[in-house]
Parts: sequence; C-alpha cells; structure tokens
Amino acid sequence: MLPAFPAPLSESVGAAATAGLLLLGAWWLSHRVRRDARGSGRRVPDRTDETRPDGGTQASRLTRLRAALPYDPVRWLTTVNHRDIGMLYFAFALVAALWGGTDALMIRTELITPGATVWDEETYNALFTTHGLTMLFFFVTPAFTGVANYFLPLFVGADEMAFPRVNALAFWLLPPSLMLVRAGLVTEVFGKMIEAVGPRIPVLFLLEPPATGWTLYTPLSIAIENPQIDLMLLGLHLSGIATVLGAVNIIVTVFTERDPDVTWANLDILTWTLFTTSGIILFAFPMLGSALVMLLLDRNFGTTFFLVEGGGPLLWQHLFWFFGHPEVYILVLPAFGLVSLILPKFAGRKLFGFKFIVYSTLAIGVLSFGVWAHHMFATGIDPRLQASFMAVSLAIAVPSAVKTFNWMTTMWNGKIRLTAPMILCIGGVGLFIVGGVTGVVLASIPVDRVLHDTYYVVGHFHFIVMGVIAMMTFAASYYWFPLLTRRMFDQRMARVQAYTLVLGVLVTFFPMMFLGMDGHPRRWASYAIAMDTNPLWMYLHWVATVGAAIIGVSVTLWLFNLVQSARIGAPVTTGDPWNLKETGQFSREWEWFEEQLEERRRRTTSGFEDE
Ligand code: HEM
Ligand SMILES: [Cu+2]
Repeated sequence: MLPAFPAPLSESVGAAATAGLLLLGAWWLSHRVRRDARGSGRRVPDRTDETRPDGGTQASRLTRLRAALPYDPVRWLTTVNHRDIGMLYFAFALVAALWGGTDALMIRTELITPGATVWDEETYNALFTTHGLTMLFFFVTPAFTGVANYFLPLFVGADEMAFPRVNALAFWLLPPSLMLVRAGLVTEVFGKMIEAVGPRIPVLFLLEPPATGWTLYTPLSIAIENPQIDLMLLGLHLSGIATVLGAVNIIVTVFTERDPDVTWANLDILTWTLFTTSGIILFAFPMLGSALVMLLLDRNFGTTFFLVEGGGPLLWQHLFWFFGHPEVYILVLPAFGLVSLILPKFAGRKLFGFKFIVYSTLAIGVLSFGVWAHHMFATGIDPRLQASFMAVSLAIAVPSAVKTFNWMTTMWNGKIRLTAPMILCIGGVGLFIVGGVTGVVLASIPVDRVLHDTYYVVGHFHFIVMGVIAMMTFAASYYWFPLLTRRMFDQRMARVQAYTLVLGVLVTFFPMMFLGMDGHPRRWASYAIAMDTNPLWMYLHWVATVGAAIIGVSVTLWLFNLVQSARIGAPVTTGDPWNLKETGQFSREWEWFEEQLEERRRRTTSGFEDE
C-alpha cells in the first residue's frame, strides 16, 4: 500500500498549480484579445509602441492592459533570437525561484515547533531535496544563462549567439527537466483534482516526492524504491544536457562572433566570467551526467557501481563532489562578474585591478576541480589525503580574496551612489565575506570534524547562495531594467527592498551559525529530542524563520515593483539612465540601447511608428 500523501504539501502545490492554470488562461486570453482586436493573430506590434505616452493620445485601459500582456505565444515558442531566449530564461528562473522559495518557507515553518508537527518527516525530507535542486539547477543556472544570452552578444558586438537554434533547444529542455524532477507533486495534484469530481486514479499517486537530498548520496538513493527518484535522475541529466549546450554556445560565441575591435585584451569582465564558467561547465556537467547514469543503472539494472559490494558509497561521493565543488563556482562566478560589472558604475571609478580579477577568475576555474574531497573529511579517507585537500582548499581562498580586495579598493575614495543595485552589491560583498570566511573555517579539517553536517554549514553556504548569488540576480534585474523594458522602476521602493533583503539574509542565516556551533545537525525535521539539553534551539529557529519572512516580504516588494513598473513606470528616454558617461563607463550594452532608442525616435518622427 502506498503511504497517504500529506495534505498540507499537496494544498500548497494545489495553489501553485492553480496559479499556473490562471497564468495559462491569461496567456491564452491575451492571444484572443489580440486576434480580435487586429483581425488576425499574425502581426503583433511591439509592446511599448502602444503604451508610450509621447504619442499625444491617452492610451485606453484596454490598450494598456493588452500592451502589458505577453506577445504572440507562437513567436515565444519558436523564437531563436538571443534576446527573446534570454527573456525566456529569466521567466523560467523566476518561476523556479518562487517555487524553490516556497519550499524554503515551508522548511522554516516546520522548524517553528521542535516536533515534526506542521508537515511530517517524509515531507520535510522532500522539501529540502526539492528546494536545493530547484534553486541550484533551475533558478541560478538559468538566470545566469539568461544574462549570458541577452547581454553577451551585445558586449562582444555579435549579432547573435553562434548557434541560435541550439540555443532555443537548450532552453526548451529545461521545462521538461523541472517537471521530471518535481513530477510527483504535479501528478499528485492532478490526481486530487480528478478525485474531487470523479474516480481515484491510482497511477497518479504512484510517485512520492524525492527525499534524497540534493547530493543524492548512496546507498540511500539506491535503496529508496520510489520511481520518482528515477524520473528525477533523468530530469537532472536532461538539465545537464541543456546546461552544456548553453555553455558550448557561449564559448563558441566568444571565440568566433566577436566584433573585430573586441580583443581578448579588452574583453569585458562579465564576458570573462561567463566564459570561464562555461569552461567549468564543460568539464563538470558531463561528470555529473555519467554519475547519474551509473546511479540509474544501479537502481534499475543490477550494476554495482555504488553498492557496498561493488564500488561503494565513497565512490559516489568522489564522483559527485568532483562535479559538486566546481558547480558552486559555476554558480558564484557569474555573480562575481556582475559585482565587478555593476559596482564600479556606482562607485564612479573604473574597476580596480581588472587584470587581477580576470586572472583570479581563471585561477578559480582551474583550482575548483582540485578541492572536492574537502566535502569528505568526515568519511574516513586517509588523513594525509585530507591534509592535501585542506591545503588546496585554503589556496582557493586567495583568488576569492583578491576579488574582494579589488572591489573594496574600487570603492575607496569613489563617489558612491547608493542606488538599489549598488546597495545590493555592497551588501552582497559584505555577506560574501561572511560566507567566505566561514568557508575557510570549514576547510580546516579539525573544525570540519566538529561542524560537518550541522547548521553551521547551512549558514555558511547560504551566506553565499543567498547573500551574493541571489542578491546579484536582484541587482542585475534593477541595473538592466530600463534596458529591458524602456521604463524605470520605483527607485525608492527598490532601495527599501534592497536594505530589507540584506537585513533578511542576516537575520535568517546568522542564527544558523550559532545552531551549528551548538551542535544542531542539519536536515532534521524534528529537534524535540534535544530540547531538554538545548532549550535555545527553538528560539534561534524562530529568529531564522522571522528572517525568512522578511526575505519573503522583500521578494514580494521586488516583484510588485518590477511588474508595476514594466506596465506603467516612467518611460526612459535617454540611453544613459544611470549617468555612466560622466565617469567614462558607458558600456556596450548601453551603447546598443542608445542606438535602439535613436532608431525608434527616427521611426516615430517619420511617421512609421505603428508599422
Ligand atoms: C529565503 C531564502 C532561503 C531560505 C529561508 C533557505 C532555507 C534553507 C533551509 C532551512 C535548508 C535546510 C537545511 C537543512 O536542514 O539541511 C536549506 C537547504 C538548502 N538551500 Fe536554502 N534557503 C534559502 C535560499 C536558498 C538559495 C537562494 C539557494 C541556492 C541558490 C539555496 C540552496 C540550498 C541548498 C543547496 C540546500 C541544501 C539542501 C540539502 O540539504 O540537500 N537556498 N535552505
Ligand atoms: Cu567544496
């Protein structure tokens, strides 16, 4: 008999599904509205043509509504334009981030009480698994691939990515990947919906949410019988293929599509980091792919790659972390690139030590493959081997520190403008210092023996994943908002949002450091057993949950601001909304934007606006 699916989880998933259906409805409706209004669905005007208030006539509500709705769906499904694909990546990453964020808030809700009272243990295990996987593979990676697709060609002066159709293919592999990883929840909601009006279809209840953790450690991941695990492995494999295709495209674009006056020596900093990241992807993801296939074979075809009598669980850990550690740099290097790009613009000075930032990026790219076993200090591998891995792990802190000092030096004596993206950059650098220093602490073998698998680790990596990686996606969204939408967001609301986010991250993840130092293991659904000896734990969890709520409010504010501003924000009429010309930092993407505006203006004055 299959265990009953916990009700609260399915309810929240139900809500997500309803929202999805609503969105789909709105999309379809927009298509209809457009068809009716224009007599055919073929030629759809550019969104902002209708809403620009400089035309003299006041746009009606319906016109504005229509203009705010998405374009022709057929175009979005078939586009091979790098900017369109970039936008698709952004939309996908946003959906994934909100989904993974819901998981995080549910995790935190469970931890308000010491017992497993809100959701049950099984659900909790599924939540941290899907949260981790969704955030890493379906939020961060697509968000940065979107940045690469939209901006990299503009930066290197290319008309397109090297392989536009491969580009579209890489994107369209992602939605099915996400669905495979999270299928259990989706089919289950479907089953419940059908059950509400008719028969119960048992097959829809076959999949239980995966509860392996994002590291998929064997023997657990082999032993669990749930067929959802197999789907998840296939989904991850598919997403890996998508990521590699994207990376190949980026590498080839940088090599072959550069404008003649863009040389390796004057390649901009963001392109350098995206290029290096793609290089790491090229080596790391096929590694994960092979390991996933081996795991699938062990689960389904009786091979013994990772069984105790065969290769053993330690082999899995070696293979996994040989991918897994480079993966953390795949996530963080583009974020570093964004700091290096955006921070100088609002510090009023050019990036200090440009060359050293490039060298340190390349150094990190290489070294990232040499440190994997620092994740395995507690597994009983040879102590001499551990010492070697400790040495390399400490070495990789050096290039990271080089970057940090360069950012700080860039701000030194600068004319700092505390715009929202700048607040997020400064906050991000500060939080990264906390995350980085705690990482160095963990790289020390004796300390890691004590802190391994405690909340200290969760605190450490969230200062990085949330504190700098997610933070820089927000910063970039503000910085490029005028370019993406030709409108300005509400700057005051954005500043409030930025400060709230920094505060929220501190309040959420600092308590975890103390929990960890106090010995609280991670991945516990219930800590009731320890409450007699550690009465403080519950309060620390409360603080962290309050912090997560603050982050939730902040994210809502961001979403509200950007959605509203994309609809009715003040139109941007200059190619230089951030006054970058003043300090000689008017970069290529803004040049491109200025040209676009110019062309638009020409068309308007010669009366071709609506064509
Ligand atoms: C609102 C923000 C967030 C909150 C409140 C949050 C909270 C949590 C919590 C409580 C855990 C489980 C700890 C445990 O028991 O092991 C966790 C795990 C994790 N989180 Fe987050 N998180 C947030 C954002 C993020 C982001 C932005 C990322 C990645 C970009 C991320 C990646 C991960 C990963 C990889 C794990 C490990 C999952 C595992 O143990 O297998 N989180 N998070
Ligand atoms: Cu590592």
